[in-house]
Amino acid sequence: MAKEEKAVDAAAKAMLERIEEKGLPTAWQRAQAQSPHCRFGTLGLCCRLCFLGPCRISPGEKGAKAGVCGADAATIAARNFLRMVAGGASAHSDHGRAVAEIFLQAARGEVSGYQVKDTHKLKMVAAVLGVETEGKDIKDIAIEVGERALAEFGKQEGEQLFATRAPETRQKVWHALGIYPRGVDREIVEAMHRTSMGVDQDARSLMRQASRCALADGWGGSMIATELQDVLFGTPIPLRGEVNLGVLKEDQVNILVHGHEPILSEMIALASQDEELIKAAEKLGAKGINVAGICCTANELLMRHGIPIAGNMKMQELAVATGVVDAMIVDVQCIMQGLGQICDAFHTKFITTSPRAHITGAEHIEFEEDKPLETAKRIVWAGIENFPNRAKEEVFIPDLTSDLVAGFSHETVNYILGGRFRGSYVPLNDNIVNGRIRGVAGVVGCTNLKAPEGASQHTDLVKELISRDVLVVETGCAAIECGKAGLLVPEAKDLAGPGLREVCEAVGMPPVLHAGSCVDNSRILIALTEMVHTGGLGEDISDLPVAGACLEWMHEKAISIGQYFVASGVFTVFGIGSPVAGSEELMEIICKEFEEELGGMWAFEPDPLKMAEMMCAHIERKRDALGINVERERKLYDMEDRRKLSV
Ligand code: BF8
Ligand code: SF4
Repeated sequence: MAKEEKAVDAAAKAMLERIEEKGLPTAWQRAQAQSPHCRFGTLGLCCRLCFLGPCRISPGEKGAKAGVCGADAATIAARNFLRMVAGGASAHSDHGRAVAEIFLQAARGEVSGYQVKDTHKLKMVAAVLGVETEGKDIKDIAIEVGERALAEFGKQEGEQLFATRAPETRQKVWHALGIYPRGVDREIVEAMHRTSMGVDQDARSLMRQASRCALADGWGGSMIATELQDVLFGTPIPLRGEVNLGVLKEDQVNILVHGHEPILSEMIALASQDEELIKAAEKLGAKGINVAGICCTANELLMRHGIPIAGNMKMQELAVATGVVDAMIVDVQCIMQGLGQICDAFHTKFITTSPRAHITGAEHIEFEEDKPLETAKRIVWAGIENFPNRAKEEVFIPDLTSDLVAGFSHETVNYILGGRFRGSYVPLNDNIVNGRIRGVAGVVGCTNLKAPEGASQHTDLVKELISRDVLVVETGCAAIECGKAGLLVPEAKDLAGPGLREVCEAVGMPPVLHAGSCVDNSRILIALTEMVHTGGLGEDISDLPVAGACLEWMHEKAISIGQYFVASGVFTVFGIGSPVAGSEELMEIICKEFEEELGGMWAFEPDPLKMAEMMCAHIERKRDALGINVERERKLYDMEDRRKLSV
């Protein structure tokens, strides 16, 4: 077995055994203790929105068919779904707001450490936000961009400005359905209001708000986060990195960052290069300071700096059990409370940093946004001074890592396909039209403890897709999982079908492109829009031969992402199970009716190969509708083709 393939779970397995030998609790054990999970909750049929209840609807023939207020299965499931969307949208958007705040402070010169890194992108964002750039200096443009971006969250009137980037046909669909996203906060508040007892009690109406709220995430909060982060920290370009627990170093201070907001992790990365801190680490016997990441913060650091990834959401406890993590620094989202117990059992300092996220038992060093670098240095120092407390006999680092290439922002894809001076999606569209590439699949989202253990679900899905000439774009924990399996390197072209392989060889790109963290799914929206604008593949995102997948979803954020892709016209398949499976009516609405209204719809399928089959079938249906599925003689690349593709 190739080293990379083994690395998918060999490292995780070794660590899990080690923790269990010690009798320490893990998420795996707690998942078992929760099994079987509550059936009403699993099916979306439990309502605790008021204290007349809690109420539950029985899915079978017998039992209650309505709550005390009369709410039926479809209403209860739709309200639960909408609340998940609101939760997910609020997570992404609060992240986006934090970025906009720091951006504005940095532009005004009120904080040190951050500065505008990508002026080209700043001007592009300025144009979208209606900020005049002609004859103005960068500082003034940045201030106005920061003010307008921040206003997108709380505005009471008007629509999301970034949504104007969507294809016009799509915007017409949103206007016709009354789901064009307005102020981000407004959509989330309205979702909460509509779902409170006695308000919106029609599944279709509730789902329209689910679309509007989710769109305010994808084309609002998340997109603001991604775009401003790019301007502030740099738009990612392809670079090599490493992933898996073997990136931790026995002879160095190991600082793990876990969570989501690069405003913290960027500063930690910078602080770890501080000469004084490195000297302090050396004085204590360490050979240096090693920063590595978990979850989406890891993706952000990898995309911009090539900083290694220790693991995804499922691996947070396992990383600490190596015994070499001197500080586990967390901000917001996807952080397990149980992590504290594992940190306690080893020497690891568990440090929370966000005013929004305190965890009982953890040390709190608040990230002071007006003194970012100073605070980051304090946090890194906490890790350094903990280095001598390691118990040598407790150290065990699985010697497993995989190489990967990340940094495929929409701009990068533009450059590598079209060339630096004539950035363009034309070669991508051409290769889809000529059938070398059948279509594009977005494979995103979480890892879930409910997924069969030991099976490489994500890799099965992605390998199947690329073998069928479908180009894959990944984000989030899914990308980390495929990175561990060695799928994010150009050499993975050998696993691709002949058409995709030819294109990858000509361009020098992997068949699976790492596009970043979960807020960076907004990059995929822009890439899809670019494909529409480039021409030849229809008038709307819903015409494109593309499909989305989230194999092991767990977070509310994934539901918001799924809904904004569906409402943008994308066929989207989720694994694990539907959160509204208990209502046949609602399942019919989101898995069938939606396609007529929105051009995109949901599907649920836990088996990765069947999921790939559904996605490919959808892609071929779209190709048929576009009339591009005519049999063509296959030919190898000639010089003319290569010239068209070369940078
Ligand atoms: O925002 S993929 S488990 S880390 S929710 Fe969480 Fe899911 Fe991972 Fe990133 Ni996204
Ligand atoms: Fe029960 Fe209706 Fe109250 Fe929900 S809102 S808990 S279904 S009475």
